[in-house]
Amino acid sequence: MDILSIKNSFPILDQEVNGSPLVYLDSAASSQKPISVIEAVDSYYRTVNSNVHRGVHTLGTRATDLYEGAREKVRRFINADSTAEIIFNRGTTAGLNIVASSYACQNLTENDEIVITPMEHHSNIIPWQQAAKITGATLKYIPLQEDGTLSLDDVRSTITKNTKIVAVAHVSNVLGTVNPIKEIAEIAHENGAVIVVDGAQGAPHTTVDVKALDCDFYAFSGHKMCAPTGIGVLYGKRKYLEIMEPVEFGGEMIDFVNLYDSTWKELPWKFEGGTPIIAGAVGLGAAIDFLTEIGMDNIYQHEQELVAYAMEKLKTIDDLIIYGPKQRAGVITFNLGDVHPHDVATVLDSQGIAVRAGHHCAQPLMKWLEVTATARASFYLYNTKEDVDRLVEGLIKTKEYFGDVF
Ligand code: 7TS
Repeated sequence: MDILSIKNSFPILDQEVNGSPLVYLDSAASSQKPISVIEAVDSYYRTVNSNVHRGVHTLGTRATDLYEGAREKVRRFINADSTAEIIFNRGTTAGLNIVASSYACQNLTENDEIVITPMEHHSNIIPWQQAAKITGATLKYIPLQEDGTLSLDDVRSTITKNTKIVAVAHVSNVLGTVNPIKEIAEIAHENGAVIVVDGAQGAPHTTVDVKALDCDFYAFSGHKMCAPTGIGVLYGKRKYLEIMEPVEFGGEMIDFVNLYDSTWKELPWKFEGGTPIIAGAVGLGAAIDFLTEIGMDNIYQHEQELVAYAMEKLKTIDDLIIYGPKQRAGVITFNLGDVHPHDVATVLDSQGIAVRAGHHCAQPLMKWLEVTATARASFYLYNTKEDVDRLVEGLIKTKEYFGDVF
């Protein structure tokens, strides 16, 4: 992987921030965009822009072809059987909400259980809390092991014959834990439950094969994988999507409208009410081309090398507390002694280094870690070992800056 030529594909990275060359270590929040994605969106608006699935004029047909072409690229990217199983939406949050509002609220009763974990992002907690309140179902948590991983024994003992939904992150946005989705899916299925995977931190960083994982639903966001904001994907097995009611009603998703009743379009369009995110889908298609050309396995390998290098270097800083397991994705969450993580992030930012600080939309996990907040560095394909060196130097300077605390 020619990391420098990859980095050069991201124009935003070539700038100084607060007088130093930018080091962007916040890709778990949102990734940067390569020139090919920026140009695909630009070209769409300059030469094609029209609404889709209506009328016969040429631009409309071209826009429809681009939009549906992007769906086929997504299908191939995650190895789904059919484009009927690829629903475009705003992102992971929207996808998880569709499953909770439709599948869960339609099928669950007070005897049923929804099983999740304490490492989930709020987007994979609150929709299930709401579904549990509406249906009377019980929300249960698989406990975390001391290092922030899940044990399959705990998965087995938490999921029961009453469990109807198991919802779990592919990769934790805080700890970097990579969950054993295939094995959890097997246990869920043995008990007659469906598995819903929050793939927000999975799809951008690793090969996803929804058939090999045997997941029933998999949600992810374009903006974390080099595509524009505002576009995301919900994959669902056709047999479940077929029986689910839409959650948004209006234009684009109907077959026929009578005065008092209506029928829906076939999959996947019955879940895509209103004018869709056409330029976003075009950008996502270009992002998938870009990532596929580099190779998802190469991207994963590159991030593994960076994280191993970073962990070694960070170990040398006294008072740096790192959370999460040894084996992890490209996410390092930490605190520097008792310095507030917002202060750490501010001093790093003054050196041109962008990290996130806060609860990372994972307040139950913060409680489990017994902290109110942390700082987090997250890597992507454009990060280099020099970026890690800058982070380490930046943290050493931050420590000096707050010297009297130590
Ligand atoms: N699930 C996980 C695991 C995430 O990391 C995020 C976003 C979401 C769901 C929600 O994605 P959205 O695109 O619908 O907003 N995570 C982060 C983060 O870690 N920092 O900012 C956003």
